[in-house]
Amino acid sequence: MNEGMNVARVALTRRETFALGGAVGAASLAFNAEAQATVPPEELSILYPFESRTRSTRDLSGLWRFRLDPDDVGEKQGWQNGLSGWRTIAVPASWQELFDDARNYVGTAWYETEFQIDPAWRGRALRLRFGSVVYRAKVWLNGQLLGEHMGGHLPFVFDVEQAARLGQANRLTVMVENKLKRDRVPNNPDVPSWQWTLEEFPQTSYDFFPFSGIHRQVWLCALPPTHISDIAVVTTRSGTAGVVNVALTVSGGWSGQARIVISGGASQASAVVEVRGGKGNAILRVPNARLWGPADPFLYHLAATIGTAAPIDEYALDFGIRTVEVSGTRLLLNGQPVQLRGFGKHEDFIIHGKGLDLPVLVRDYELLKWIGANSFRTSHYPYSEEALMLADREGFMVIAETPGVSLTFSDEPAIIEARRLQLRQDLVDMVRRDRNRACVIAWSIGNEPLTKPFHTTGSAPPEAVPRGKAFFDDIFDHIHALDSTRPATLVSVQGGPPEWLAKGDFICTNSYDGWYAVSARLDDAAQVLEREITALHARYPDKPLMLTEFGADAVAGMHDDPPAMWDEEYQSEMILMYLRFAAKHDWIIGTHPWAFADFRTSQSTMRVDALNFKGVFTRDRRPKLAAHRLRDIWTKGEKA
Ligand code: BDP
Repeated sequence: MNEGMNVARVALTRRETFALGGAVGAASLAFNAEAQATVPPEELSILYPFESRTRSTRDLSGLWRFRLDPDDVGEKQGWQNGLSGWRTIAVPASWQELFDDARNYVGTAWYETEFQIDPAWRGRALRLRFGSVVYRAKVWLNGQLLGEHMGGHLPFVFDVEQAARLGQANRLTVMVENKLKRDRVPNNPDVPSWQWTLEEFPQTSYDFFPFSGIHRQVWLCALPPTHISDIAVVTTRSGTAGVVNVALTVSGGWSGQARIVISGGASQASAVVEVRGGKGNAILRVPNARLWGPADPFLYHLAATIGTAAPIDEYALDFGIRTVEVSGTRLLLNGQPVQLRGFGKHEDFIIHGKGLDLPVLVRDYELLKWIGANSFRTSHYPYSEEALMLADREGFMVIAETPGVSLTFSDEPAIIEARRLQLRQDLVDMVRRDRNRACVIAWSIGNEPLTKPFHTTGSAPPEAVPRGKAFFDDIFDHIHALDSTRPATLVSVQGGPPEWLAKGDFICTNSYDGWYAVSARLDDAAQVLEREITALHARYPDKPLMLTEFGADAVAGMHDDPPAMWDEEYQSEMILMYLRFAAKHDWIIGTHPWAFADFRTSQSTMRVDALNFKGVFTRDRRPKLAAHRLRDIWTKGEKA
């Protein structure tokens, strides 16, 4: 048994799955009998820590203590009991662009901070909630181990009532480890079992920098001992009315009455819910509903209160009423066909790395509006909750992707099985976190899986294709069971292997004709593109197809005529070639040039300045020629 599997088994704090849609909120228990043995008695709530009159939260972000642990001696030497030899780090942030000696460091590091807890919080349910720690976290409070979590980009929560000291200083210690390993998602090479034809530093299986650290806020939350622990909102339409199905979960198997109030626009709707054994359900009708969409991203407000005379707990959120479905080769939003225009993006910025960066987020949405985009994909991992909150408000349609990027199928079955379990858990956590977001119109279970790692010699074993098929069939079944209200897809590269896409509701493919293939010859590339994509469509003629990536690197400021690779004109021409092709086929439901902005990668002969230059904006968000051309097409209706 490899180390990763052991850790995953002990560490994962939530093992319940649930279903949206047909059986709203119905809890159905987990997928792995062995794992069930470690199911904690009660699942901890990962609801976003909004405050209400019954809830308080404190953001512990700030300047923390930090120390690298390249020899993995920290735990043995008791660093969890007090960190010495530390320097100061910002939380949230990645460590790599902060310290020269950590520029390429992807091992273990320690974080420590101190905070006080208000004695008035005695008797309340105290929780520590981490938004994202990449990749593995082990957490102690006052030297007492709280637990571990495996997998980045998604929240996890610990109950700290036992370990917390009220009215005194509390020491929080987090060991963060981001080793590149084969049995993880994404899988990374930890043994040189393949002959790499392209050396990268650090050597990853994917094309973005392995930024590491505490990437989002750490919250201390005080909830009422009996509290709303989960809420699922599913919306449908009936004539001009919106039908809102709300499923509530209350901690401790509580029974009693809850009240749901929906307000906003001209209407108000309310319902009394009988909660039995911690579960309750209500269906509310909102007459003349104002439907959520890019042109009018209207959000209603939903407040749920438990207890009748005095509120025991109250939780409120904003949500949009909308439907999304695939019908034939169309994608429908509120019953109307939509074309997705936008980009694949990254959480990436100078100095911050992948640390939550609210100003950059606001700026990015401004630029998306400026250019006329209506959508984006969270390539290649779940983005922050704030990113989705803002997408809800600004009306962007989001394809939400798991961290399953560049998964390969040339390894032995036990390794692939470890990844399958991790990806299933990531989906549970992602759906639970994001299911109430109107902006999330589809799930992407992964990006560019391959039979063997990119840039390697030797051929993949013949079992790689059937292994991958079994893997993705299972993951598609899992996501469809978790949420039957949204389409699911898998993003392929140059269409293959097509059998892995079979259970997707729509087909997505990344295509680089004119760049990695048929380089420098755009006329020839246009023909190859036509051939390849129509062949993929012929394989799945009843499903819509989306071009999720296409693009060329362009170093801002480099120009030529006639256009040549790496200059702004070539990038622009290549993107327009794809748009012209897409406009000819009504089964193509969207075009997302790669990428929104230039972003950090590993160093290699492929990547000038350790950057991927396929952004239509630079890393500091200045438009290249392609951005201006896209704006003309997307906002003024000019022809590509
Ligand atoms: C695609 C990947 C994306 C890369 C892009 C590229 O999905 O992550 O950044 O290629 O090479 O294959 O620019």
